[in-house]
Amino acid sequence: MAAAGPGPAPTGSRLRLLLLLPLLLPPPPPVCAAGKAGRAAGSCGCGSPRRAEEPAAYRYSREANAAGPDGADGPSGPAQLQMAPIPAGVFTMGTDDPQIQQDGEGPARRVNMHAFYMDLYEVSNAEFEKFVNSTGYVTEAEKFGDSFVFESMLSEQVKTGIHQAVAAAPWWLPVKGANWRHPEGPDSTILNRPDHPVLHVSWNDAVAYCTWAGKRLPTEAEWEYSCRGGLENRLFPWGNKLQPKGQHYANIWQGEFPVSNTGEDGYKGTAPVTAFPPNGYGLYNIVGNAWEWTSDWWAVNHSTHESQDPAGPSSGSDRVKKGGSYMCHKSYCYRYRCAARSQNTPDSSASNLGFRCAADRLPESG
Ligand SMILES: *[C@@H]1O[C@H](CO)[C@@H](O)[C@H](O)[C@H]1NC(C)=O
Ligand SMILES: *[C@@H]1O[C@H](CO)[C@@H](O)[C@H](O)[C@H]1NC(C)=O
Ligand SMILES: [Ca+2]
Ligand SMILES: [Ca+2]
Repeated sequence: MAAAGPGPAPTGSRLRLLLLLPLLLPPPPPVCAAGKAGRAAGSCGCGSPRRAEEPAAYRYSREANAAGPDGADGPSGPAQLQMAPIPAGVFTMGTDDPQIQQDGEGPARRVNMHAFYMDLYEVSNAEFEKFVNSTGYVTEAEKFGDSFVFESMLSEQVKTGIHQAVAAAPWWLPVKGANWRHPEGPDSTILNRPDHPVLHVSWNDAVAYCTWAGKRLPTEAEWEYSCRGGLENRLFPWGNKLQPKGQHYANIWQGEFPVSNTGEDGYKGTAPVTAFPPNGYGLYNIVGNAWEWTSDWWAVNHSTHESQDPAGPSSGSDRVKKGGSYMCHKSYCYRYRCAARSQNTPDSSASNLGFRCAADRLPESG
């Protein structure tokens, strides 16, 4: 550290002081939470690590409509059947009872919304493949040559080739050749899961897809309004109880994170985008399964004033993602709530991060 700086070589006593310094200083911030004030370790957990600005030592600290597999109302059906009309209205965004203070979940504020449309499902692998087939689009993970994968999803063979991890969240490994077609690295495939959410898509990739589809990313307000499904001040899209009548309503983590994943809800990894009951607006997996990008820049200070169609800060370095993923557990990442939020740099990608699109009007069928 300082010893490497300019100036004369440290004397004996200065050297000793320098050597002691690391013990006196607070531990460095977790690399996957780099740069953002007030971000705690929890953000690294079931959130996704980020891509760094520089491809060097910190390279690997860079953070990173669907339905029945075949029905016309499925993920590959006509676009207008894949979106739900979300009515105009007013709702309470955020909460005065934040569970993760540093994420800026509060304060609760009244927000007026125009009517819009929201994808019923997370964008699936098959939908994304249509986009790539028709445009030749290359995702950022493919350009970078790697992406972050949750360790327990990897084969032993892939794992043995990796010697770097995210210090604060060692279960995230940078995997060469991991991308949307190969979610767990080169020896994995999406052929057996066309109806699962596409993963390893950056914010920039998500914007490209939505634009191609004649849609756009939802604002955070649109996403959260949609998540609440017409209910006021509830934790989850379906109410306050995580498992009404013992039923699972979302794909999250059961067991002790990250060592034991029982898959009690039916899925250890992602689930089909059509799995689990929809919310009051007919939206599936709006919490859990894959995190979902929104169009807003990230900030944690929100005005308490009532607003109309807020679109977030005008600039920033990270984008907001919502909903949590199959990796979220209450003990570590209680973010499968409508008010919960997290962030990543726009070029980040990981094996638990996807998206869905919104639109002001239904796109042409195509
Ligand atoms: C994309 O193109 C490939 C090769 O032509 C084809 O096999 C595949 O079915 C296409 N995928 C979709 C979703 O249309
Ligand atoms: C949040 O903080 C930033 C930086 O201090 C400031 O520019 C911005 O106006 C604040 N936003 C609100 C809504 O208070
Ligand atoms: Ca699960
Ligand atoms: Ca989701």
